[in-house]
Amino acid sequence: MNTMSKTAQARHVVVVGTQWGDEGKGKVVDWMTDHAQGVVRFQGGHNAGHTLVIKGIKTALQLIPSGVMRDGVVCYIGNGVVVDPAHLLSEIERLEKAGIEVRSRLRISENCPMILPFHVAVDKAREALRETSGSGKIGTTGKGIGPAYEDKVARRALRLQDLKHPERFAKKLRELIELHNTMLIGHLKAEPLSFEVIYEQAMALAPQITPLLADVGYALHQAHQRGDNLLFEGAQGTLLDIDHGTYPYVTSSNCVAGNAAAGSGVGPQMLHYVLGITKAYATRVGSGPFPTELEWEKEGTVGYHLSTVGQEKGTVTGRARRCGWLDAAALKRSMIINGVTGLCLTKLDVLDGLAEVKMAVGYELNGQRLDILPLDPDEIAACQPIYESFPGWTETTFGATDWNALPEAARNYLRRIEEVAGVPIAMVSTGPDREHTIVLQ
Ligand code: 2SA
Ligand code: MG
Repeated sequence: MNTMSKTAQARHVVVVGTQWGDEGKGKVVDWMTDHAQGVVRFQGGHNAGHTLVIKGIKTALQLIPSGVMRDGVVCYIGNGVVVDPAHLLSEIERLEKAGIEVRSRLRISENCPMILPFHVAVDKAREALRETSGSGKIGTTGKGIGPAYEDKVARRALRLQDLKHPERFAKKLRELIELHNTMLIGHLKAEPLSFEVIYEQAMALAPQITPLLADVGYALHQAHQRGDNLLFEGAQGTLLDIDHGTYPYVTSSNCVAGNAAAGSGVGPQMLHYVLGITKAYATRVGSGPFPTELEWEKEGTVGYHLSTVGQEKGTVTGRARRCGWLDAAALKRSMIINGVTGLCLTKLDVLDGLAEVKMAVGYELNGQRLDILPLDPDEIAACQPIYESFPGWTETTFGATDWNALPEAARNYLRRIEEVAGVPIAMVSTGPDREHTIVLQ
């Protein structure tokens, strides 16, 4: 089992979220590592929450690639990832306590920019200021992701390699902390942070981190040459991408497939197959436009069904996710940006028992019909979805492993998604466990 003919030939597969994250990428990556020797994270940080269920036991990963749950699979953290050293070690320790060997299989790019305590402080203080000033929160995870990427782009970031050079680290830290403290005290009206505390903390962690550092781009090149199959594991989703998402309500990295190359240090010819993960309905955690959002807090509504049956709560923050119908017109844009080869539909079973299922196939905006998500955030917010309606199904699809075992109504719904997206469905996930998977091609 567990081979998709196309992806099996295509040795390296990029797995990306096609919506606003939480499509179920972690489960799919874990399942696919059956025929991969390496899994690579290439963007984001510990804002990601990838939930895996193996033999009924749930594990939530944030920074460590989902390949860690299979013995022998090498886990790579590429240069495009922002790393909080304290979080990294706590995640490693948590996994090791559960009996999973991590350190010997982890290679982290020494070029990764670091997330340090002042990034977290700035992230949180800015969100608080946005709220009180009335400009509206982004709804970040509060992990310091945005401020850490800002320092990277401004060419002043501390990188993991700096941990090997205490004097260089101290010099760069002194400059950086001064800048952040000025912002914290002056603009954000928050408490400044102490150089000594951050320096001592980082130096105390350094001996555990430096042995994990590697030249990841070169290591991936060597893995390729020895015939390893690689999986590039995206975090968040296309509509949260810093360039292509619903800006400014986005994360601060490129979540799209193209960044799998730049964010890990390999060339684009290494990306053979792009698997787009799509949830059978839509969710979004945090602020920002969401044309197909339903009322989801009121008991008895369809939105409430999606929220509760789908257990739609943030893995990292515990925030309730907003819920709505699948937006196939947004999906269409996602297919183009990522160059998706095949789709993997997830959480189909959450729709079981609904009398009617709907999907947006376009929008009405200022009296005009659009068949693809527009680019301007105000236009997205003003879009009225044009829905197609499908009869629901009463049978359970939970745990199905065969396409023909799905109710006809469910198959019709899936076929229509393929049609609107213009991309074939390669896999359907019918439950959280590895085994709950249908392979189509
Ligand atoms: P940030 O913290 O700067 O990346 O936040 C910016 C926006 O990106 C969204 N974002 C996410 N959306 C969905 N899932 C994410 N991971 C966690 C999960 C989130 C959680 O798997 O559930 O636990 O809340 C994730 N990470 C970032 C975020 O909501 C902002 O809209
Ligand atoms: Mg998640």
